Amino acid sequence: MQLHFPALLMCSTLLIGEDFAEAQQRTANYDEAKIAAYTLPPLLQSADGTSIQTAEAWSQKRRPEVLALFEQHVFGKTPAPSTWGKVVFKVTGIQKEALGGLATRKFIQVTLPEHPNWQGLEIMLYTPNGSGRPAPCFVGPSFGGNHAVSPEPDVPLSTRWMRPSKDKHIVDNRATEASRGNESSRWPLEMILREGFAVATYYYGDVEPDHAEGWKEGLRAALSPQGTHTVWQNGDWGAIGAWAWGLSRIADYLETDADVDAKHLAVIGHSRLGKTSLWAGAQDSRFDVIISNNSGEGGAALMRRNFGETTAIITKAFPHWFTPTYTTYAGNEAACPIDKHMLIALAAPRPIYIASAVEDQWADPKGEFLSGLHAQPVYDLFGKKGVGVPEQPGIDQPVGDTVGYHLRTGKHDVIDYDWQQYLKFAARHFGR
Ligand code: GTR
Repeated sequence: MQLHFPALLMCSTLLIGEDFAEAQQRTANYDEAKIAAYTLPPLLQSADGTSIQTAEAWSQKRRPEVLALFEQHVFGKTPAPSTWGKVVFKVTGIQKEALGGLATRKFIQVTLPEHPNWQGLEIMLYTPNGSGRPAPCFVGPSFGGNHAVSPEPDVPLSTRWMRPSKDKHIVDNRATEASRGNESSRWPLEMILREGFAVATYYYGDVEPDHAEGWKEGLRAALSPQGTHTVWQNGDWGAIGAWAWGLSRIADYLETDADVDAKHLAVIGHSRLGKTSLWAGAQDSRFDVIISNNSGEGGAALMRRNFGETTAIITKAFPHWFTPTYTTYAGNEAACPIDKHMLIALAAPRPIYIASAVEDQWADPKGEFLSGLHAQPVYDLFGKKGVGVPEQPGIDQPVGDTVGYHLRTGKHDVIDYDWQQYLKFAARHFGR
């Protein structure tokens, strides 16, 4: 027995990423009774002790502090525009009769001429045909690339690094013909376009491959002072920050495209990309609706609730997603000066939608709801109603005014039911 012990220890230290997270899912706490009492950090008290009582004081004084806390302790600071310099958008393809004539499809290559080490990202944009006016647009990253989002066979296959998939269509970390349309159930393009909305998406791995060493091939290394940053300091941005940066560059492009109403953009993401959409929305006010689908730990879920995935698990499995400081709160959440109700509050007074799934206990659906609920004091300052209910609603009972929430039947995923709620929510807030 003694001989096996060191071998086992070695295995457990080697196990990181998805495998580690999956192994933890079985042993995590799923018992409400075992959650220790916690106190959330104050939302409406600024660092100098001033109590924040007006929308103006929130916007001028407290909001910048909260944003800076997320930079320092969770996601790291996005470099200033002078760091990346000029951004070039090149339309590389237009198909005016896409999806059987329902839409126009464009591809736009985004590059940074001052940072040629970074290979750039490719936007795929669908705009509805025949409406005669610019379309409001959903903007979100994909896990599998444009060819996986679209059901159309002429979409170029991404040649970038990809995470292995359970159904084996990724071979040697590259997409194959079998990868086509693989993510299309999460992007019901026809349903969205028929409602008069456009969709803009990009493959998150274009900005940085999603593994612990992925930054070496991605934007973060390209923009670092040495062009090959090796030691990440506390407060430096992580991969989530870089993926969120990609979403803001899409917003830059959309502002130049006459087919899109860039005053009405909804940023959306699922799971790790839901964490990304929350952070993109917090930093970029051009996203006037923010949607987090099953974003869980590191996203909408309160970090102080020990339920499902924890800070310790996520920072061990995916250290590259965050700034190094975040790891120091593993098992020590009470010391962290933020919790996720503050991330939701950064959206205010803009509308935000938080979605959970009942079989996604790993993401702590109740903790996701509570963040929305506890953001209410900031929405109050703006005279806005948030989730509008004091308790998490039952299954398939969407609630909320400016802060939408639902707990739907089913597992960790994005399904038509989710989109039906997002379309209604966005249409209501965009006045359509
Ligand atoms: C899991 C991770 C979650 C979530 C998810 C995903 O392994 O623990 O926080 O981000 O991955 O993105 O699919």
